[in-house]
This record gives sequence, structure tokens and C-alpha cells, in this order.
Amino acid sequence: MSEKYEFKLKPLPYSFSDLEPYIDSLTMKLHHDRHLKTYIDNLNSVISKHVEYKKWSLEKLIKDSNWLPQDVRSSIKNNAGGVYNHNFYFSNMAPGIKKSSDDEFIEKINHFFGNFDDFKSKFKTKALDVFGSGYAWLVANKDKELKIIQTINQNTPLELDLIPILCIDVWEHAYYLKNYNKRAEYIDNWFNVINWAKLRENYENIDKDEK
Ligand code: MN3
Repeated sequence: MSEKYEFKLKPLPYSFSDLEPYIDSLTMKLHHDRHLKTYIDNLNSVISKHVEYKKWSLEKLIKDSNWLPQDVRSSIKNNAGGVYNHNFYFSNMAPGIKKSSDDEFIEKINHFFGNFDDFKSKFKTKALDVFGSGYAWLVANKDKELKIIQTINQNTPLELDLIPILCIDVWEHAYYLKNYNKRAEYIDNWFNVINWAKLRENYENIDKDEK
């Protein structure tokens, strides 16, 4: 990832309709072209007035936000978080990628959560329990131990020194058009469009990131 100013809205690696019938095209289009774009535009607009941060990567703007001047700190942190979280969310979905049970990464999930169904039910509960707007995440620590956490608003696991593996956006804009207020229905649908190949890659990359 590691992008810097000027941040760009990149096209999704699949089309807006590819996640149908689980996630509808209009939701995908508005989520990407309007919600994510707004975070990118806002972030670019603040950074353009603070040239000293033009060289900071997206991750650094989030992790080192305490060093930012107070008047722009929350604006930069929230918008950078919005860009990071949405990029992560969109890249962890794909149409028709099935998990294979002999996958080493799935074995890790089974190891840390008992079995796959337990993982699924724990993840769903965590996502349902996010009060208001936020995300549920599967994350790893530096020892590659997996756990499930929540973040509110546009906070990220980076600030907690955790490595993100998977996230679900449970802001209402992620599901309201199709599922109205039924977040549980959205979560069940979303489980069908997880890009397991990407998750495995995220997990395997932990060692590389360390170096
Ligand atoms: Mn969103």
C-alpha cells in the first residue's frame, strides 16, 4: 500500500455488480465513488495546505498522528483512516473465491478460534456489537497470533500496533440500501464475498513487513 499525497481514487479490482446478489451494485458504486472519494478529497485538501506532510505515507499519517499539529490532527487522522479502512475493506472482497479447507491460513483460523464455524460466529457477533459506526477486524500481532477486534468511526488497527488481515465496514452506508437496518443479514451475505486468497497473502506478508 504505502501511498503518499496526492492520494488517488483507484478503481476496484472487480466491477460494482460482481458481488451481486450478496452486495448490490448501487451500494458498491456509492460506497466507492462517493464515500471513499470524499475521504480522499478531504485528506488531499488538508495535506495540500500542510506541505510538510506531503512525504508522509498513509500509514504514517495514521500511526504518527500524535505528532501532527492539533488544529489538523483529527481531520488528517479521520480522513486517512477512512481511506485506509475502505481500501482494506474493498481489497478483501472478491467474487467467487472459495476457501479451501487444506489451506494453511484456514488451519491457523481453526487453531485460534476452535473451528471455522466458531470463528464465523465470533466475527459476526463482534461486527453486530459495533455500537454506531465502525468496523470489525481479524488482526494479528507480531507473533502472528490472530484475534478479532472492533474499531469505531475511522480508527484503525495500526494505532494499536496490530496487523490487519480482514475487515468488514458496518457503517450503515455499507448495507442500508439493500438490507435496511438488518446488519446481521448484511454480515451473512458478506461472508460469501471474502477474498480468502488475499487474506492468506496478508497473513503471509507479516514476516516480510517485519524486515
Ligand atoms: Mn464505508
